[in-house]
Amino acid sequence: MTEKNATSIKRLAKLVKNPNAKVIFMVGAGISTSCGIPDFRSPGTGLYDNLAKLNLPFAEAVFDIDFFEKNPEPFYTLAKELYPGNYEPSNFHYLMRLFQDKGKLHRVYTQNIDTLERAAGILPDNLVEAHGSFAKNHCIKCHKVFVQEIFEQAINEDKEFLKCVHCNGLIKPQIVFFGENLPSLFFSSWDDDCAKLGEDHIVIVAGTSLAVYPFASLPTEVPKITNRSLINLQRVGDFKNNPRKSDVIYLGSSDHAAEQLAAELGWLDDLKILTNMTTIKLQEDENRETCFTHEDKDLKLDKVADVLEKLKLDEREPEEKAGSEKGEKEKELEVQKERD
Ligand code: CNA
Repeated sequence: MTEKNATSIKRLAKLVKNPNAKVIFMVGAGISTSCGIPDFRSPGTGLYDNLAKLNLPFAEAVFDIDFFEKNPEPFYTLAKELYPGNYEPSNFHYLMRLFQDKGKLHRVYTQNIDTLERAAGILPDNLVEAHGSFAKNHCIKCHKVFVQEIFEQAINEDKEFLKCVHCNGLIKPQIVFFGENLPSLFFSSWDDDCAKLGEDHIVIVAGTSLAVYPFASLPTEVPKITNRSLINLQRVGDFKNNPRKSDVIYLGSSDHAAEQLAAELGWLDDLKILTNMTTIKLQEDENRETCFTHEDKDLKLDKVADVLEKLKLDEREPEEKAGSEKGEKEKELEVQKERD
């Protein structure tokens, strides 16, 4: 780790350790590249560099509503690849989940459509999917809404492009295309959150080129008393054009930053438990490649087993739980009596 990054992690950890600290994450495709999902703009590996095989007039056409109307095939090809369930969350996704578990998460704003925040366990109330997701579909002509499964079926069974039963318009997942509005929740949630931002809040922007508006303007709107941090391969957006003295900048992989920040906060074991659970799940399916390549191969399986056991215990009926807790209390009292 460079000296600058090490200092940034220490500064960030100090801010998070403030007992009143609450974090808003603003994330993009860069936090999912380690899961095997290419971002848009990384030279050579980004989607836009690799869309040639789809025969597009211009790369962005794959998410262009007018183009989709004429030729839905490239989007279907891409959707099949990006469809939820094909990939597992990264270290960074699980770090955000840890912030939630530790009571330090205010909100996650994501531009991603891969739904890996949900897969990592971020609760719906804590999540704003600014560019929509595959969770619902709608007809682009009459706007009738359809359930997730119909699109899933269409791409799994290589069916013809889905058409609306009411008006014969094309059906597509509620992913925001260029030329479409963002979900109203994005605006209402940000209005509320932005008004509440104070000196105990930290806004962590990660894995995004901050090139797509209106999302890209969010960091600019963060009040000056609130701390901002950027975790990205390079400086972007407001952190490049209008940097603030207090900005905490980490230039490098978001997964490395996640591990280093977790270590500095004393959360590394918790992070490994979450990522190892995924590793175990992946190992069950021998044909799948795991996206986790932890240097620490010493899987803390005993620790994972402990956690699973605890989860099982917590699922017991309340009476059963109270009964065994009472038993334990009685045992403790007996031991105490014997000692006395
Ligand atoms: P982008 O424009 O491709 O930018 C990605 C940014 O992440 C770049 O600045 C990269 O340098 C940086 N980056 C790449 N890998 C890493 C890494 N390992 N660690 C840290 N930084 C990294 O993507 P944006 O999200 O900014 O653009 C918004 C678009 C991308 C949205 O409309 C998304 O829907 C769309 N998109 C989403 C996905 C996904 O859901 N996973 C994939 C590709 C594109």
